[in-house]
Amino acid sequence: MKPLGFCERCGKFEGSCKCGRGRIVINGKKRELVSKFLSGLLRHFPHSFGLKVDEEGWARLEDVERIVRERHGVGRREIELIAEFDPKGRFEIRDGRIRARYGHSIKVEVDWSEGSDIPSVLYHGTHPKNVESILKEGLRPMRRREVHLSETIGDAIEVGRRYHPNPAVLAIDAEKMLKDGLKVRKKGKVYTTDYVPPEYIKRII
Ligand code: HQG
Repeated sequence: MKPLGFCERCGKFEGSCKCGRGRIVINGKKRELVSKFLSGLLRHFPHSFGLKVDEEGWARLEDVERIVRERHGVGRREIELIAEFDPKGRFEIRDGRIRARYGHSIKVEVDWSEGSDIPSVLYHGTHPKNVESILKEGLRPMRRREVHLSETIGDAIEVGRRYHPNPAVLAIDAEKMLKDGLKVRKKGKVYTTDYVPPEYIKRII
């Protein structure tokens, strides 16, 4: 990941600032490490750190800051930059609180959406060996609260590469899902749903 920084003239920036006088606040390697830790903390293991997360996934920023400072030696400014520049919109900060937008395994209320403008086709990248069972039983959230879908084939391939260098890509008929009364939600750059029955799924790659 690129570094994040702050410049008196250009403001917050990713990579390098326009005038060249900006200061790096967090380097790329550390950014990735802290971002992964924040994802884990807010999605999967708040209890391991005694962090209170409410039913909508929110935690107090000062509590998260304390935990992150103790473990990684960085504070509020770094967390805010990481959230603001996250390429997938993984985090949301509002009114002194922070939450993960998606990806939870802990029990949180996931039935909210950042818009009703849902693309007619969405994509899902996965390990090729999963395809047979997905086409038979549908896409399930498995260990998470929701099924995660991508807006582009490229993004789906990137998700699938976490499992296999040549992942399978499935096209999901989101338009028909909505027409049939199934919910599809927008969370940052990602789209989510509870479950995709096989009839809406077609393998394209
Ligand atoms: C598979 C990351 C067999 C499913 C990513 C997937 C994403 C089935 C795996 C986000 C199945 C679950 C979520 C069935 C589902 N039979 N396999 N019936 N139904 N599966 O990690 O979508 O970087 O929970 O295909 O980029 O891979 O962390 O879901 O392979 O946006 O922000 O079961 O997490 O985002 O795996 O990833 P996951 P995912 P972050």
